[in-house]
Amino acid sequence: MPANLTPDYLQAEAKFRAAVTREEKIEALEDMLRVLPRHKGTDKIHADLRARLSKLRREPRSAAAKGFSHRIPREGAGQVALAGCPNAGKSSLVAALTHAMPEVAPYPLTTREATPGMMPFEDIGIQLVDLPPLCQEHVEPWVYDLVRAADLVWLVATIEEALEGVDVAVPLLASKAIELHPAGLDAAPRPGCITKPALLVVTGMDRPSAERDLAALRELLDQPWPIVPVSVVSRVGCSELARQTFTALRIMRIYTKEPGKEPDRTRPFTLSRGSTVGDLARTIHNDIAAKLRFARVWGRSGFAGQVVGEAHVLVEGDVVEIHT
Ligand SMILES: Nc1nc2c(ncn2[C@@H]2O[C@H](COP(=O)(O)OP(=O)(O)OP(=O)(O)O)[C@@H](O)[C@H]2O)c(=O)[nH]1
Ligand SMILES: [Mg+2]
Repeated sequence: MPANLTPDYLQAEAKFRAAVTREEKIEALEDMLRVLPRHKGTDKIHADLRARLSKLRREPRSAAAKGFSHRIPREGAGQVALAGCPNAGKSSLVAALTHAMPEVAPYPLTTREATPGMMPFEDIGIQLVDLPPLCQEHVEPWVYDLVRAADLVWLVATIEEALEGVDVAVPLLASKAIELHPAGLDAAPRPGCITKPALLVVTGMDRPSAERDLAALRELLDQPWPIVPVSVVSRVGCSELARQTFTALRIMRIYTKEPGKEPDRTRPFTLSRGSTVGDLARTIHNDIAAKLRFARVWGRSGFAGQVVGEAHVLVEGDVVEIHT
């Protein structure tokens, strides 16, 4: 073994030899790349594996793989796609903030499938979708579809390589007509492009020089990305991340009540900000919307029990009693 290949590598190579379909071969080659020891002696093997991988990826999918969908049904108050370079900490965030258990590893290109998980924020859940990485060499094509389908993007990068991470991920998405814009600011979409609000989630804040690197990052970014610094090790920033995600989704929680009863504080409806009493009624049920006569509102949009019509604009935290 001139290049000191490890048993893990030899096992992955055996898997490759046994692979029949294009997908199995791709998976085995990715395994080989992942476990290949990196030093001068393995440079040639590395280049060879990459070349074989990119050739296979250009081939048409095998019949068995066709029709397989990576779509993640939306659940909870909003869907967030985690986009970023290999090893940025995407899977670690999903593992730390939800009950999902995506694989986390110190080497790049660990994630090959999308994994959803529900992140709690106070009394609601926000769906996170862990994704394979974005990198110059290759991006699973369906990753773009899942980013396109999401309500918000977390642009995930390590504090050490945040600038590079942004400089790789943003243009890659733009090349597929997905334009990220800083969450909280209005977007000016280019014709033919879809725009997605994004937060820049910077991981690894437990590392020694993190605070200094963060200050430098703020100076150097050429777009006003809202930065949320976090660490899954110390958990610093994690609750702030959930709060900023809620704000960036531009949603509000509305509680309903029945006449003469206390409001149901356990399960709010989540609506886009600016929604009206009519929108709430339609969210509950079309029949209720059709029969709506008036509503009473408690909260910031109306004084206690104020009678309002369907055009009344609600705000976060309002309690609404619908009368049909
Ligand atoms: N110290 C520290 N390490 C972290 C943090 N977040 C992630 N890591 C480590 O960074 C490495 C990569 O984490 P992953 O979550 O697998 O990264 P990923 O972005 O999912 O990587 P790919 O699946 O390859 O795209 C792992 O060794 C993690 O333990 C953090 O906040 N602090
Ligand atoms: Mg991952």
